[in-house]
Amino acid sequence: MKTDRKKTPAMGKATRAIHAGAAEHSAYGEISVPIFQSSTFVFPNAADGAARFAGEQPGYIYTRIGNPTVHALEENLATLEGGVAGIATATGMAAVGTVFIALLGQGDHVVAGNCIYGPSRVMLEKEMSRFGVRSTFIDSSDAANIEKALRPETRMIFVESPMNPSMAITDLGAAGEIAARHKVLLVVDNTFASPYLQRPLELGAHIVINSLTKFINGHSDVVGGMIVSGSGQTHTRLKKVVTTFGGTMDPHQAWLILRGVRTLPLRIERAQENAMKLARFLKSHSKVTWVRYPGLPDHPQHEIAKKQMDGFGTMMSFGVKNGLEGGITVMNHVRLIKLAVSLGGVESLIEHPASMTHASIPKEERREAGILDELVRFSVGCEDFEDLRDDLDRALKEIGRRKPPFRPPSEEEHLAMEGC
Ligand code: LCS
Repeated sequence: MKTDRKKTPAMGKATRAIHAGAAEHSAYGEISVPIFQSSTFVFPNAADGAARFAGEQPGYIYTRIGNPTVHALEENLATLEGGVAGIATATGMAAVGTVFIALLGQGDHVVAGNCIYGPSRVMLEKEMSRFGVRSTFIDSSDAANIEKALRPETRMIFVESPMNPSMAITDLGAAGEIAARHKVLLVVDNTFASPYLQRPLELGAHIVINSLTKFINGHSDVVGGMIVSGSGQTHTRLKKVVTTFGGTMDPHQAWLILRGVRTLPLRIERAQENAMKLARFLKSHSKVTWVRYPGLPDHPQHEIAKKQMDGFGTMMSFGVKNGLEGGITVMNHVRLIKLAVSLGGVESLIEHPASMTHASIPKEERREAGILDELVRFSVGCEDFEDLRDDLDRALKEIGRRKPPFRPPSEEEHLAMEGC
């Protein structure tokens, strides 16, 4: 598999987050990329139109195929990830779906992490299987498991790191080496780290996916996704499929995310400083049974995190006393920290997978995937550390005081979410 990714530019990653993609677009010298809110683009004449369609001449045709505002965001993310080009999609899941649909076919096999984002697993297990694609789910935090699961027909390795919500880490360099040796594609969902903290293409991945809904946009007000390829050939294939499939991004959405990405460095630096302090605070709390944060030396893959990440990030999970009841109590008593799914915004969010996103999965299956009853997932934001600490402390102290009201949703009620 050839990788002809651009060498990461000499500029620092904060400079790239602020400037990449923001080329001058008009004679007015605007500093902010304009929103090109146009569904189609006028050709000066028939020959020019034909040349654009033939790919012989640059120029926009139709917004599903390409749009200047969307392109600015694609350039920005491609530069941040160190890839050749980006493809912006309507959501993170549209990015995941496009990669699967474009690159997998009848008889192909995928080796995927067993703790990947729920809908990505559903996409492989329930949808791609309808087209004859088989998948094996393994604990990718041990790279040897990846190699063991490979078959002659394996076409793709699909992993996340850190994983959601176990916070387990995949050794991306080792996965890249296995992919190269067996000539299979390595696709990494980089959503939990963002390119500010981790660049999988530098470690041997062929494709990187980000849900822009999270850290890249950072303000919990827009959804979006991005696929960055390490080779022009892969990018061309993905581009062809995404424009046919239609899951592309809208220019207004792109503009909002371009505004968000400019503060990615500041937001991550601030939030991960909070995260480290909060992880230490939680570790010393009498109602907390364990804390899983890549920055703590007792994280099982702490050394790998140190090797492949520029910082330990803003996500963590922790266990609370009294299992399911304890988790529900914390959810019901935080005030400043909001009870919501999603992550990576300036505001801190908390959720309890066993009673919420993963409630319909049988307890044993949850346990096997590391989703314990007492596990609380925490996306640390940019608020003052002291306020976050006090909010958590108050909620944790409620554990055991009274039984919280709770009725788990049935599988039917839960089906629409499928592990969001
Ligand atoms: N990949 C990962 C690792 C994610 O965490 C998510 C969303 C996606 C892909 C999909 O992105 P979207 O289509 O939502 O832009 N994660 C969510 C979560 O953990 N809670 O709510 C959404």
